[in-house]
Amino acid sequence: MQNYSFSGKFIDKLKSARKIVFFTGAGISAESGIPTFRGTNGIWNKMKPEELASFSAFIKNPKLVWDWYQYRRDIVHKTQPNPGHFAIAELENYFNQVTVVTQNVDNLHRRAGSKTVYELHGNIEKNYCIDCRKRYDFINFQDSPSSPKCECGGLIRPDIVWFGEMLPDDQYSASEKTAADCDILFSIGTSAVVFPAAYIPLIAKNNRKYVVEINLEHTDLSYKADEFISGKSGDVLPQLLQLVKELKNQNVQN
Ligand code: BJW
Ligand code: ZN
Repeated sequence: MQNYSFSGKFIDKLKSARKIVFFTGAGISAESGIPTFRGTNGIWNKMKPEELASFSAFIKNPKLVWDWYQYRRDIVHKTQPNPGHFAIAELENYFNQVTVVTQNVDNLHRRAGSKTVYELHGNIEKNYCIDCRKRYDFINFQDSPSSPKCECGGLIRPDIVWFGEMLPDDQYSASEKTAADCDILFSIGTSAVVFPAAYIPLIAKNNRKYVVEINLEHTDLSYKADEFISGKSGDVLPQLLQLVKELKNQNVQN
C-alpha cells in the first residue's frame, strides 16, 4: 500500500478543525465489493439507467425493476463496511462534529458505526407503497412471480431516489446546512456529476471551507478542491485517521 503524504496546509487545517463533513459516493463502497455506476466496470455500462432507475420504468415493468433491486440488496447483504467506512466512523472520536452526507443507498456507513448520516438518494433496505405510503423497511421479501403489493393493493417500491425525482427535503436541507457550516469537507469516491447532490461540496467551497477530494481519478470537482488525494479511500482514510490520532496526541503532550 502507498504511504500518503499530506500537505502542511491541510495538516494545519486538521489541527484547528472542529466540524468535518464526509460527502461520499459509490467509490467508497467499491472496496466492499459493491459496483460503482460509471466507468468501465460501472453498472450503467451494462444497464440503461432510464430502463431501471426511473418511476416510469417501474410502472412499465415493476417486476423487472423490483428484481434488479432485490439482486443489489442481496449483494449489499453479503458485503461488509471496509476500512474507509470504519475510519470515518472512528474519526467521530476526534472532532466536535462529524457528519456523513452520502449518495449511497447501501447503509454501510451506519453499519460501520457512523452516527450522523444523511442519505440523499435513499436506502436500499427501505421500501414504501406508492399509493398509501405505508412503509416496509428492513423486510426480506420472498421471491414471487410479481413484485410485492401493499395491503391496500398498491405497488411497493424501493425507497431510492430515481432520476427526475426530488431528493428527501429534510436530508438535503440538513446536508446544505452542514456543508455551509463545516471546517473541512471531504468529497470521497464520487464522480460528482449527479445533481443536486453534487452541489454539496460546491456549497462548502462557496462558503470558503476547505475541500479535500479523495478519488482514483480527477472529476469536475477536482479543480475547485483545495487538495486532491489520488488513491483508494480504503487506503487513504485509515492513514488520515492515523495522522489525526498523532496530531491529537501531540496536542495533549504540548
Ligand atoms: C474510488 C474508488 C475507490 C472508485 N476509492 N474512489 C443536467 C444538469 C444537472 C442536472 C441534470 C441534468 N440532466 C438531468 C439532471 C438531473 C439528474 C442528474 O443529475 N443527471 C446527471 C447524471 C446529468 N438528477 C436527478 O434526476 C435528481 N433529481 C432531480 O434533479 O430532481 C429535481 C427535479 C425533479 C423533477 C423534475 C425536474 C427536476 C435525482 C438523481 C437521483 C440519482 N440516483 C442514482 C441512482 C439511484 C438508483 C440506484 O441506486 O439504483 O444515484 S444515479 C447514481 O449516481 C446513484 C448515485 O448515488 C449517483 C452518483 O454516483 P456516484 O456515487 O458519484 O458514483 P459514480 O459511479 O458516478 O462514481 C464513482 C467514483 O468513485 C468515480 O469517480 C471513481 O473514480 C471513484 N472510485 N473506486 C476512491 N476505491
Ligand atoms: Zn398501500
